Amino acid sequence: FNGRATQTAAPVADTVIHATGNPIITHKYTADPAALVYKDKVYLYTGHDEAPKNQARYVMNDWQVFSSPDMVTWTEHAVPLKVKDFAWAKGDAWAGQVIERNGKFYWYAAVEHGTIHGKAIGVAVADNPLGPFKDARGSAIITNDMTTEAKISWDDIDPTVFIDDDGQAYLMWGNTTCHYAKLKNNMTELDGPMMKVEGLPKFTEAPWLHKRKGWYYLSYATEFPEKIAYAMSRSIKGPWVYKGIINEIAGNSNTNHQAIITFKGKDYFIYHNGALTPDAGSYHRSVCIDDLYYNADGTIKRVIMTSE
Ligand code: FUB
Repeated sequence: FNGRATQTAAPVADTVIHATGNPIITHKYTADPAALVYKDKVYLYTGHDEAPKNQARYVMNDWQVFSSPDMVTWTEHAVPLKVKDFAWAKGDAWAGQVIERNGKFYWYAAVEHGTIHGKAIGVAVADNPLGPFKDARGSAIITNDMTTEAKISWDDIDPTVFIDDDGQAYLMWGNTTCHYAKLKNNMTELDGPMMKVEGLPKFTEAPWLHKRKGWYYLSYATEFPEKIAYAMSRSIKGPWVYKGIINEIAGNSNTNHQAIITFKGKDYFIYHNGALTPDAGSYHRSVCIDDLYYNADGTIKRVIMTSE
């Protein structure tokens, strides 16, 4: 993959970035990538690391969106969603994912809840993939008091959303324990109970669901510092069979976080690492993209970060 961004000046909205190496975005720190293939473009949604230099904490107040017709030329658009767009939230624009249904775009994202202790998951909606996105419910769809474990305040994070071939939508999320639930057709309410995903060794966080040739794939961040591992199943309900590591620890970032897409006949692994100077690290992360390859039996070849 070729991706180094040659642009260095701080961009305004709708600025074009010619990426020729990894990381693909070099004028700001981006994290937690989620990608949506819609019509003839890829929409890349990312978090935004803004911690002051040398501060070991997440400062994340908004999300970013970039679009590309070819995975090399990226257009940066206006900020599509901010924590403040969820009136019930008080901070932390953590990871999420956008999906299209019936011409509307739904963004599931984790934030810190303003009144219920811990992280919560909100849903925002827009008429097009660039937004602006608005809170779709006026309340969180998942809160920390809904899951029985609740041993940590951040166990209800990192939503991934998936619509199966029969039209049933699923939300999956978690830290330490991975949960999933059906979504109603309106995409803004759960449809039935929350269930636990079993069979994922050393699940940390960052689940991502995709399907290929009759196999369901559940990739996720494992251990800490994190690597990206994956499991495969013939059913979204499992049993999931662990298949190994896709991507090793992401340089000097404790976290890694992936999206897997197919676009114009090629497969891509999109992730973050701590490779962008001068402040690179766990709280100043950067999105990277590499080609993804499958073996004949459907298993995934390991992804080694490329610089070009
Ligand atoms: O960016 C904040 C959190 O760090 C995300 O929600 C996790 O996946 C990890 O990347």
